[in-house]
Amino acid sequence: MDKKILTIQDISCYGNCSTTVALPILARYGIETAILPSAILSTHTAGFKDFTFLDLTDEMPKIIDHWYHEGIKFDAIYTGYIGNPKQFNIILDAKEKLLKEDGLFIVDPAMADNGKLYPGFDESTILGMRDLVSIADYILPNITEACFLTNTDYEEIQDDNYINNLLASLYQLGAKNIILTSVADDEDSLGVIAYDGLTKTTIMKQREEKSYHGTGDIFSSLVIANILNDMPIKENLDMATEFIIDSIDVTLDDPSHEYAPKYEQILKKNIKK
Ligand code: PXL
Repeated sequence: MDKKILTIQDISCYGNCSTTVALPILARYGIETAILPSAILSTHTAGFKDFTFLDLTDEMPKIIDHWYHEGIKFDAIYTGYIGNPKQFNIILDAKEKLLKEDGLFIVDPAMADNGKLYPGFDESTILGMRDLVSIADYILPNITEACFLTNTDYEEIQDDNYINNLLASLYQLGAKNIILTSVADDEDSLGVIAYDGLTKTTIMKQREEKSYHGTGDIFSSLVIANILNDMPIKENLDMATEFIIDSIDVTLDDPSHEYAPKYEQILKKNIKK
């Protein structure tokens, strides 16, 4: 059966992240995607000044209720960047009303990176994300987000013991499957680890010379598309990390594109017909 997903995150009108990245990638892999925007911004908040921000908290329940009365249901809900802590309860309501009984609730707790919360986020964001994580089938935190979720001190380079504690703490919060990104066992490596409470699947790669904002949203969209297409986890993470590396490689020589990877160039290459 063809799959239908709802993604709940912001629209950054310029800047290659969140909804504008999720839509083309999920569509490319055959997933019909509906959007419930949490906010509309002129750009993302990393590296742009004076961005505009329209909070859509008041509109969200109306959209959910309309769909509910239409009998619309989704195979998965994928949440990302939220616009206001009041939206956590609205997201829980969307899950109750719109997710199929056996549907997947997937949370990218997009709130922090490089040891810091994104601008405008505070303790209420962390608490709300923890609530979403506690009922999630899959979560996709980076190391920083995992630290905020579990009250762990942030470390840029991590040893096995640190990672095992982090995974155990995230699992204890209630997440059934954890896909932890920005894992680094030394300065030259970067990778991801999946953990389902029993098995750890680790993919480590050579670290690229530069990191780009928005990479997490491309990665999450790819991994989620692959999950819905029943791809085994190792193959899934391999494919998604290779895609990210290729996207960064085609962006490195373009100084006008510091704000995000040019992932479209890789999506284009992937399409055979
Ligand atoms: O990539 C996550 C993200 C999404 N949306 C907005 C952001 C960010 C990260 O900074 O600013 C608006």
